[in-house]
Amino acid sequence: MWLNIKSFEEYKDVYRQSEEDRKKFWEHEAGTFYWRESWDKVHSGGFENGDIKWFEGGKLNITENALDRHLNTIGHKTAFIFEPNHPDSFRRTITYRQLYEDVCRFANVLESKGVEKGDRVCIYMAMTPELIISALACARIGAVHSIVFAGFSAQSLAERIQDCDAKMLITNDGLRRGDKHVPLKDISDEALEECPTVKNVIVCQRTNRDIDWVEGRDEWWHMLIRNASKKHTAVEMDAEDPLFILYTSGSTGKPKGVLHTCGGYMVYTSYTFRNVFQVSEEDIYWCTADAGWITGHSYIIYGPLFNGATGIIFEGVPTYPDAGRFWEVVEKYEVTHFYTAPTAIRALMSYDLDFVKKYDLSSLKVLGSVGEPINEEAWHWYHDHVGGGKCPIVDTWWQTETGGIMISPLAGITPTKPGFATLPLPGITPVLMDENGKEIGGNGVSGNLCIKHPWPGIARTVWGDHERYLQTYMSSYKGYYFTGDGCRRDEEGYYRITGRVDDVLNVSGHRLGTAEIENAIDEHPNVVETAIVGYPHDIKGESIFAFIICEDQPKNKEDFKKEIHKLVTKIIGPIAKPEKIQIVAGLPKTRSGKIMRRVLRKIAANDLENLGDTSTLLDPSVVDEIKEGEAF
Ligand code: 7RM
Repeated sequence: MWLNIKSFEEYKDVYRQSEEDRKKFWEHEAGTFYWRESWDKVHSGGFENGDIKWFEGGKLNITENALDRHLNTIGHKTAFIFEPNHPDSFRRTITYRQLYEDVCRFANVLESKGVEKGDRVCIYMAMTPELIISALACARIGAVHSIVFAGFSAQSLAERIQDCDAKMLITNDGLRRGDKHVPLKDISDEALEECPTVKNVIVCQRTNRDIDWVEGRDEWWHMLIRNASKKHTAVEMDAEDPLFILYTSGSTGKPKGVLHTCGGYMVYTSYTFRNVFQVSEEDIYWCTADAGWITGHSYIIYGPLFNGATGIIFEGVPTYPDAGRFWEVVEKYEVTHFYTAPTAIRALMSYDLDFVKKYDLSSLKVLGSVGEPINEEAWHWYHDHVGGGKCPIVDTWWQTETGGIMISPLAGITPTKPGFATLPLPGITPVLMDENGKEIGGNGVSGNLCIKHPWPGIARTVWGDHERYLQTYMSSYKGYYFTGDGCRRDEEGYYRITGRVDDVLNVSGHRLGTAEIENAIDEHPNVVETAIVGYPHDIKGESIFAFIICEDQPKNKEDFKKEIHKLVTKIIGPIAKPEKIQIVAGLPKTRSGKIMRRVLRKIAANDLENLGDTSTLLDPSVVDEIKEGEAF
């Protein structure tokens, strides 16, 4: 009954059908779910007005599709295998029935604390089953979850809580990531000093370290669930009711709260998971992302659960206790599907090949890549040494805003090509645009990547700022969704994503805005102005370069760098620290006051020969000064 494409011929056929009748295509897909009431209208609205709706009037609860629906068929099947940070720590498996009961218990807890449909709940936790239970329990009672990656600082956490007026925070006492300890509760306490809307904090024990306790506000997870019922009637939602907010960086200002809604997101993540990965009943699927990013939302939590897959929840990092950790886990659980980021591959490539060879990886059938362009060297290493030359690589291109995978091979079906995300999924129409805002036809061309028609998984708004949503995605090319990515379509019609064309950086697969890093650095008392650009980095893909104008020359550059790192870590998180700093007297600005970043990008990449046209600069001489300067 479900659409599960099985051959390349079928893919081409289905793609054509989806183009001919989009509504029929998505309606068929939506029909495979359990809806309490069917929708009135398959789709309405468009990019012009940013009023996109899918399956409006349809009534459902997304957790009934992720959990309840499976109880009679695969209730005893493992939903998740939990692999802790340290290989010798307590690991466990959770069946679909157990997960269902845990989610019901916690849904009852949330309701007993006064959380209601439409309320926002912030989740700031370690990668443990409880994080996933928290998110699903929110979805079950109709609360909007906002998961914040547990690597963000107190200030970032506070900003996100304030932006969505969250009523509750769910966190851990602390977490261990590799050999590092992160005091999540202390960080939460600091953040909450600025967050009066948060009335309750639920703390799930993970590290057993001493923490402060606010009576009347803080409660232990294990105490609360003790007497909670394992039965809970899911709250009925409209297809277009909010499901979650996830903050993501843009080219300007603070991170945006991208909002996804219940019906469309469900249909889209389920459809893409099934067709891209081709996971079958007995398979063990492992996505190494953190649930704090969209990849974790769509392809650890939701997509796999809708399809009754068995997934791994991994708390650790690729290099702890050593660089063989991923492969040890693959061997231990006989993982069949492995989905990770190019930055992890590149990091592991730099270690001795024995770390890979030591383990039996013959269970692997499909490899996946996500988050950034995968360079050919990494692609081949992944293909040959991890996949033993026999596993297709699905290079999946998509974004927080797209909800799910957009351009990708279907595993074992679409012929792959290193560095190419290959072809769009049925239902998705990518187009390349030229400088004049016109579609570029034909093959062997490059341009800015847009999507021509709405799809069910597209974000519906930016929380509290619909204007910004329209401005960011719908205004560059009228009537299209603009992705912010540059792209090439080769002679065969295959798509290769070349990277961001806006002021968004991709550092180790983490998305960061230049503006937010600049604003953080500008907080330093000795800093007048900062310009951030990315430059190529062997492992991280891209690294951060800061050009800084100082009030007074710092006496000690290394100390200054440390201060900047500390500040950025405090305001955003360690992932946003600039790797290189150069102190400059001025920045290359146009007459309208815009920093000419393309010049700075070239200088940062040490590509000084061809800086392009600098005649429109207010003061072209600053460029020479910067070229002569030195970074540290
Ligand atoms: C899923 C995710 C989105 C940005 C996107 C691209 C880049 C993601 C690929 C890729 C080349 C890929 N969401 N990107 N996947 N570039 N090939 N397969 O990463 O919102 O955090 O980032 O990531 O630039 O616009 S995200």
